[in-house]
Amino acid sequence: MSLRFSIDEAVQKLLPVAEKDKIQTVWDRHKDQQPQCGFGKMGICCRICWKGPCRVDPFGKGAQRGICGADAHTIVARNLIRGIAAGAASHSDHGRHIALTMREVGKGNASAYTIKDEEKLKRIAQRLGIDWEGKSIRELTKEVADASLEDYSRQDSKIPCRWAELTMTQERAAKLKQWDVMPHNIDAAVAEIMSRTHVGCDADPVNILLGGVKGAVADYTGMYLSTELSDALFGTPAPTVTEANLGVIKEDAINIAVHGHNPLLSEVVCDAAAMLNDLAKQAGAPGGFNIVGVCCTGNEVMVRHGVPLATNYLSQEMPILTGALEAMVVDVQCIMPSLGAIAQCFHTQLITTMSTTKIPGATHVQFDKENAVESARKILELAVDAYQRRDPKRVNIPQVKEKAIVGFSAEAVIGALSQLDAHDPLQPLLDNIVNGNIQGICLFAGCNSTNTLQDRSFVELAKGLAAHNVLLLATGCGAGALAKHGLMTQEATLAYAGDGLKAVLTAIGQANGLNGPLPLVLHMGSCVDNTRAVSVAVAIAQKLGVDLDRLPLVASAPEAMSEKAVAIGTWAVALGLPTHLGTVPQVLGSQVVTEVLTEKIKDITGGYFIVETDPEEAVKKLFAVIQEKRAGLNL
Ligand code: NFS
Ligand code: SF4
Repeated sequence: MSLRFSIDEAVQKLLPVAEKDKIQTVWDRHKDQQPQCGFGKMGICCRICWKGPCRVDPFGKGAQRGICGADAHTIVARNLIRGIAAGAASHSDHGRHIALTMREVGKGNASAYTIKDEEKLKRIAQRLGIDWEGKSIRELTKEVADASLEDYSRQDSKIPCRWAELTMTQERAAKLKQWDVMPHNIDAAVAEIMSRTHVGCDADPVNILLGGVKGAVADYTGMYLSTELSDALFGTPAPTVTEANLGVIKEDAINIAVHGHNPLLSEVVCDAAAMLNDLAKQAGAPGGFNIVGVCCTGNEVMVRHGVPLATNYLSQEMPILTGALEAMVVDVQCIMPSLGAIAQCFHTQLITTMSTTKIPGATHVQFDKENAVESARKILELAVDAYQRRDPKRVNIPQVKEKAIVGFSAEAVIGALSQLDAHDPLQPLLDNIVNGNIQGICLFAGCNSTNTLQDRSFVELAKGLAAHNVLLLATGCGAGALAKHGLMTQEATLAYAGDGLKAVLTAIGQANGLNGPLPLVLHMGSCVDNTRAVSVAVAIAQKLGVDLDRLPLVASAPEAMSEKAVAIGTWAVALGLPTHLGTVPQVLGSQVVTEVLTEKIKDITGGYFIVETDPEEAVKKLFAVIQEKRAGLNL
């Protein structure tokens, strides 16, 4: 039965355990929700004011307008961009936390943190136009943080967010300004979406969508600074070998999962666990503390420190079902409220850490940057305590895991290429794109959804595109899926890459002393790290002297579901990328909105959405787009 839900063997092994113990999982609740509301699915239900809810009859027979007169196009567009606002708010709040922490580091506070990558800090300063000569690292840290925080506070709407303007091609920045979708202030862009979609404001669907694009570019801004400042604070990822899937949970260790998105606490938990490992041994766990990751917090510590990944979004309940998880520490975003109840069926401590994300059934250990080390220690103590209550009879760890080579930041990619050409590292990549060994590049991103078979589309798309010699990058839960299924290995390159791609990955791997190729899919990090892929793309575009929409570059979110994914997808389109969605967005109730997103926006940005739920068809469509782009460059 579980085959219908997920292709992940570890999930398939644990679902019968859930069934036996009568524990509801995400898939049971998905079933309980059937049939889901057709109005909601099409985006034509409006609850913006209390005269509603209003619904528009998609068949044209019943009401065609809400009580205020809003038609399907207005309603669909408003609903969509409110999602973008939520996504942008989430990513940029994450970025704000990082920037504020960095400012404290610059002031000499927040002693749990330091600048681990000073070179990166200097590169950031240079990009932001801050002179670093003669300044101490602390001074520079504060200046970089302050400059980044200005993107949240600037009131002059003529000056664009620096982290947006300075990270894309000049042509792209000019285009976004020309369409008035370049934000001057991240928070203002989010607020503007909420205010223009209030009852009785913007009713023009195209104008509303442009407001959404601006919110999405604000999302990009917050993500970009979040990634870059995190690198300065915690180190820039470099290739490292680790493992993925539930088999990384160890029977003889005190297992702690870090889940959510923000690395501020998980970084300190990792450090504390290494330092206090004896605590675990004294408690009778010979394996010590074993930290494993879930979702994007998992990706953050995976790409920076090689912490193994337990699982991705849709199967986040499974680590608890192994009966061997002492604590699940969560921060923000993509944390299922169901974890509270499931943890209570076991000895697992669910630990919330952020005042804005509390969950019934969890123990709250408030985290703030000033007491990070104390919070981490408290969490370890709670885990040790829970370990005493572990019931060995209920331990059920699926022995399923795959090796994964991860940590391909833009710097790591350029670093690997520089072994082929130290003076001009991008040239070998360009040469191989020109000669067709590499046909194009695809970035896999986004979530898992119950609307699809978990992980299947990621795996099939990756194998399909690799066979067509497309270079593959991945982030977020997409990266989690590909890691769990063994596609971040050298073996996968040998098994699935087309001849051209295999030759290039092998040449780079050999030049880097890997004794074989690079992995088939390059793991760039968490969802905020999608901007790492942008930075590589921008470098290629600048070198070729073209804008991003002319590159043979596509993005794919085969299981998109979160509002953050809506925001990311929209900025990918704003940057000019053809962007595939494997789940159907909730917009089909408006032909106008559907046409803008899948066709008309092409005339403005060069990017557009491709909706295709069948992975085989999606491979064909994405490869066709890559061919079209190549032809446009006379390749
Ligand atoms: Ni991205 Fe990462 Fe995962 Fe989706 Fe959620 S964890 S930020 S939103 S589900 S990929
Ligand atoms: Fe209905 Fe208009 Fe109110 Fe929406 S804003 S609920 S369409 S009356």
